[in-house]
Amino acid sequence: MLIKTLPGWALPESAATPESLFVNRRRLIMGLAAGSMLAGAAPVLASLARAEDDPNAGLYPAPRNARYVLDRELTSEDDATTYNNFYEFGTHKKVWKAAQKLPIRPWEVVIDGMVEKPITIEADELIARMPLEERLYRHRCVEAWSMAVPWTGFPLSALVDFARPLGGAKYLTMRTFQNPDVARGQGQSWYPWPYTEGLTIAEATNELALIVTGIYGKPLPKQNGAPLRLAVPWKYGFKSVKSIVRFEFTETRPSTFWEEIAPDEYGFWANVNPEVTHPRWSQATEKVLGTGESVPTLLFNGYGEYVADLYDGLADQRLYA
Ligand SMILES: Nc1nc2c(c(=O)[nH]1)N[C@H]1C(S)=C(S)[C@@H](COP(=O)(O)O)O[C@H]1N2
Ligand SMILES: [Mo]
Repeated sequence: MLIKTLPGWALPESAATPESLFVNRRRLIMGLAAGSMLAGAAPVLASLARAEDDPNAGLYPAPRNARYVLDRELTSEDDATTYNNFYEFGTHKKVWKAAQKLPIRPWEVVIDGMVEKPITIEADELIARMPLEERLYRHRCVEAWSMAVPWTGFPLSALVDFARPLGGAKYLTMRTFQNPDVARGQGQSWYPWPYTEGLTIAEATNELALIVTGIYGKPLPKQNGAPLRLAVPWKYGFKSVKSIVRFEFTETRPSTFWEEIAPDEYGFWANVNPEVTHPRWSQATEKVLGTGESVPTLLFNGYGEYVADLYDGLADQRLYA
């Protein structure tokens, strides 16, 4: 029935331009959003998805949101995509080649826990339903290096709305895939895989919290966390979990990857603060990726006007490490 209303779908892929395929797919998805017939249509989408083809490629570059401005030059695309932290593929910075082994289609995303109705959705479908925009954000790694990049993505708050969490939900837990066959780092069993991160619901619905799907006006490369990763620029970079497969709403605070490894060094809140030293190094300055320049680190990485009030009344918490 859906196919009858969308004759373009009957074309073999070879007869359709990528653009028309995309438009048709998007139209179908729009229709589904109205009719909420997601479950029934999933096999249709799956049968059209050719391995590693990006049906959303036409969404890039997305319009830039001028609200988020930088105080510094953008990092070069080459630097941001070849100097990475992604422990699943190794504990060094040159993981970009190893990360190409990660299969990202199909990519099922589970949204569950304290929600009205748990759902499983293909990442490509989820992305097509969300409002994509480009934002220039700073990124401050806890290791005291930083970059500034044009992410493409959608507000995490849009996903929270889509998920319809129950009133009792207090935290959103996000987890990375688990696939030690391709992610050789996951063979190191002393790490608490899968990489897990969490935010309070107030943090997750703050306007800055972004689910990233692209960078430099293109779909996100695997080494940067394709197909979906978080960007919470007021927190140390390790909070920005990559290659997410599950969003779980919970009443209790999750135990996060780095907190489990070294709770004295990497806590749950991990808000950037130049005055709170890491047990092993100062956080007062940061080295800018690419130029190597050392610049002062800012409280909340410069995003205090957006987020400082999230922490009112939480002075008893270890908010900055
Ligand atoms: N799954 C997963 N997510 C992760 C990491 C990781 O090792 N695994 N590293 C984190 C750290 S420490 C940083 S600084 C950023 C790095 O993101 P980038 O490589 O896109 O710059 O990803 C974060 N997200
Ligand atoms: Mo980091």
